[in-house]
Amino acid sequence: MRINGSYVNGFWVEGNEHRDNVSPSDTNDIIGSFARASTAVLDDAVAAARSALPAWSMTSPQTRANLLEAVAAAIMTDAEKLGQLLAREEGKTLREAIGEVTRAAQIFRFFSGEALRMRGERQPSTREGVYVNIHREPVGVVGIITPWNFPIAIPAWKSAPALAYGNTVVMKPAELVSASAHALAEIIDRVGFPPGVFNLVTGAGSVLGEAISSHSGIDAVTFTGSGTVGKQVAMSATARLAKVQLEMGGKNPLIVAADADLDIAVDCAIQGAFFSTGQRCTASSRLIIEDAVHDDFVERMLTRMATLRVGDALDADTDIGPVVDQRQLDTDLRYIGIARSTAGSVVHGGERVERKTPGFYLTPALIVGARNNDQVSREEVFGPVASVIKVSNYDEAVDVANDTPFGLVAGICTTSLAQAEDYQRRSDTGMVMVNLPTAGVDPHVPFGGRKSSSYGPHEQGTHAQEFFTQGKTAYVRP
Ligand code: UN1
Repeated sequence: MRINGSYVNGFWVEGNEHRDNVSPSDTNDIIGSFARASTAVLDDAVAAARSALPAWSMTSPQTRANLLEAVAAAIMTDAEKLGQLLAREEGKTLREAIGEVTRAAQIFRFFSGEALRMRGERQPSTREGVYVNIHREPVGVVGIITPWNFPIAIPAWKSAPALAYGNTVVMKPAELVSASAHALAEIIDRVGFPPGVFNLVTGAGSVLGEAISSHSGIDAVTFTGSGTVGKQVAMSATARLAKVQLEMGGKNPLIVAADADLDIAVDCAIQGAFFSTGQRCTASSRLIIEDAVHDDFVERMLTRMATLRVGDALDADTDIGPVVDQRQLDTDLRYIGIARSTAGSVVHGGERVERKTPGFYLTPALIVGARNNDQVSREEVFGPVASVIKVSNYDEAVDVANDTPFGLVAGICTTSLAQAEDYQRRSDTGMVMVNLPTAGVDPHVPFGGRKSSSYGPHEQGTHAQEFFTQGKTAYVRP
């Protein structure tokens, strides 16, 4: 079998160790064999990024814009093929996967424009005859560590701004989804970026993650993944005073107020909790329902859940694809077991099921009668598992929603404008959704959370500049 290598200084590097990736829909389906890079390969990638930096950071923004636009166009040309690969590799449905690929293209397109909007400021000094220029410059070599749940969108939303603002990149994707990252690297290679500007290093997070975070040749590290690993990344990066940006977990609340349109509320809950197999840091895992509509809401949820088809990611009839791997499936089942014995009752799903091919199929689980301090309501499961928590009124709903270590996103379904406005103020999260699912964000506006969900500047939109550039204030007496 062909070995898909790391991409270092414009060359594909196979290395000595490899890993076969399998499809979670069919564990007999081998997607490909991918290099497990050593730290020596990482060192080469960092050296390549460092030597490419001076020239790349001085390119005209039009050059960078053109290259990013070419990436966007190439992604769109291959959208169907990339979507197939992504669905096969990660297990989200083909519809979701093509949606994600399209989003990756939109992100490259947005940052293509941003390259041209990188502007500074000029002000008179307080001193006569002196003026001040405030410049924005690239931070340098950026280390990018990405998770398995968005195999192309998150690599896009970290690498596109990095490249647009004149940084060079060393990216390490989650090993479970090396193929999608590899496909993106092939596109970047094909459109003609100078060698060393973008480097891809595939392999084990346990080896490369720490090596990137602590590498003296990397100026800034951006990470999306678990809280535990995120903390290690931050410790290693801040120990050497490197800039760091972390996106971690969520235990996102969706409040359904007594006056909500229940059709909308059920739609938001189903999409937010169970689509993409619940494997999103933005998933709605706590459904906080006012007493007055609780029973009606649960009944409608059960009716909808009975229609959801769990199956092969590539099957057009599938609503919910498999869990990504055995390890995540074990975690999901462990939490469902804990819920069954300690937290209300699992009124639907939570069962491992068989399909035509061997895969990690799990029916979405709804837990009714859960309390906010149950383990399953406090810890991130990262699977199709949601707790329904009953509250007596709106104020209690807000308190319960905020009573969590996390603070990524929160949703509310209400027909009251006053309540929707009030909740935007009182929610202790980085993002709020009104009559919309908590998951599913736009590519051109800031993304990020608070508390243990996020650390450092927010991602995406024009705000991405905060992390991917650094300021310089120049005083000039001509
Ligand atoms: C979305 O909900 O559209 O890892 C995006 C995650 C997030 C991205 C969510 N960083 O789930």
